[in-house]
Amino acid sequence: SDESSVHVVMFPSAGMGHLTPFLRLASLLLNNHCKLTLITPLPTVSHAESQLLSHFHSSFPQLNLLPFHLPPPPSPPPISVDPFFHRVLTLRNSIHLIPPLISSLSPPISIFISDIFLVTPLLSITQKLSLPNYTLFTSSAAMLCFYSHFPAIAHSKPDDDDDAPEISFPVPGLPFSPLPYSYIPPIIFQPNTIFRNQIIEDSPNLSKLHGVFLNTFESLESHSLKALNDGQVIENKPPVYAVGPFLPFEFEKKNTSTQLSRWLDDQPIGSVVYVCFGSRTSLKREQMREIGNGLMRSGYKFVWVVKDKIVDKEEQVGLGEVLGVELVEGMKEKGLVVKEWVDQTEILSHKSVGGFVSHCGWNSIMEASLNGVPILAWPQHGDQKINAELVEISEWGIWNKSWGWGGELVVKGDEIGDAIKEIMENELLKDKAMKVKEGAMKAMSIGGDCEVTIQKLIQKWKN
Ligand code: BUP
Repeated sequence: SDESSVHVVMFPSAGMGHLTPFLRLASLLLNNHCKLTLITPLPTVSHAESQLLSHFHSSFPQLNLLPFHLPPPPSPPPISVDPFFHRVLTLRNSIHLIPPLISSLSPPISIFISDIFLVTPLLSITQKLSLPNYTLFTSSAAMLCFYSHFPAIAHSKPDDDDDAPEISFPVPGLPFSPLPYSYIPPIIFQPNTIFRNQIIEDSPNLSKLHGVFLNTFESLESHSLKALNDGQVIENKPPVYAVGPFLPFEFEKKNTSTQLSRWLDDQPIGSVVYVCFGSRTSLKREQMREIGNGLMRSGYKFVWVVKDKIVDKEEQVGLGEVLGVELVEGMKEKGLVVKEWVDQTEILSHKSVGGFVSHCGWNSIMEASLNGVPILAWPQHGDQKINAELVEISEWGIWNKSWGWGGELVVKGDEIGDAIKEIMENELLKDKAMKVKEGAMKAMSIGGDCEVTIQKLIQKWKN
């Protein structure tokens, strides 16, 4: 059939927060009979990424994994630079290696879907080749509104004055405009920082794209989606396609009889709190110990994913050293503390889980939405305060703004324990979370927004 003639090339950047939504979108396209090539930067930064790639490839053997062997960096990255972000820089500087890599692909490439962090360098290639270029924006529609607007306000941050009232600025399309400066990581207002320069360079180029895919859904972000598609946010706007919340991979569901799932099976419905700060955040040990105390104080059973290093390849020491032997021993009766990768989508979908302490990485938020789990938002960096506010205004979670950014201060265990009790007991949060879930399920159902949008696009790419 001519269905197989649609050939999509996808190019993710670094980290599970990017690879996961890319592969979930890839599975949607593969299930709709697209031919798919995934440019795969190697070596991956984390173990988790290489494991996911190999699982994914065994479930979809028809996927064409196109290895992109990166030249070793001329000098080791400075210690202060996040290794995932350093990888993005390496990718941007290695873009000239892409044309020869894709030149012999067949059938001819129909469209390119690139990571939001690679927009400008990749456009220089796809424009020469006259290839439609889409991006997958790996965060919320609200964050896309901020990202689009940033160049306009990049030079206007008032000086910090601790005594002055909170200063904010309007952002077109944001459901909670005006946006306080404190929701934006201070680093992107510092002159000549890499990430800041990158947004200022990339953001205006969004208008040169053929479209932007978002892992979000209408009923949660209707305000931002409408503003984006009405052209109120981006000048000469590209179409924005909400195709989320992406469903978990099928293969994630198979492996159910782990120690963790057996333990969860033994707990009463809605009685367990799940704590995880994503794949690239390691908290200070002092803060982790306070979380341990907070969990004990809450009285609830828990599953807690502990990360001591930003990159999993560097995790070396045991839990006892990170948290202290006494705390580890004390927690044994009350919950599971793990230092390995867990299947988060399995945990969030388990009936015994009744609350989620989350850094508000967007994938985590979408996974919670599919399961109607109330959230205690504890944003650490990047887009996470904007995502946390979205959770709070739709009332399926709470966010204690005085906790600041990750690492700014140490939040005490008693405060953490009280906040956990609140998300586990507040009936309004539970009701609202179920409403969010309804909207999420509807978007992903047969004949829902996601399916309709993807099928329309595939028809368009065929012509
Ligand atoms: Br840790 C961990 N198991 O043990 P986010 C994470 N995840 O399945 P991030 C696991 O990684 P950025 C674990 O389900 C989600 O799909 C989790 O993505 C999964 O945050 C993903 O939530 C994490 O977007 O990325 O990794 O901090 O900072 O780029 O948003």
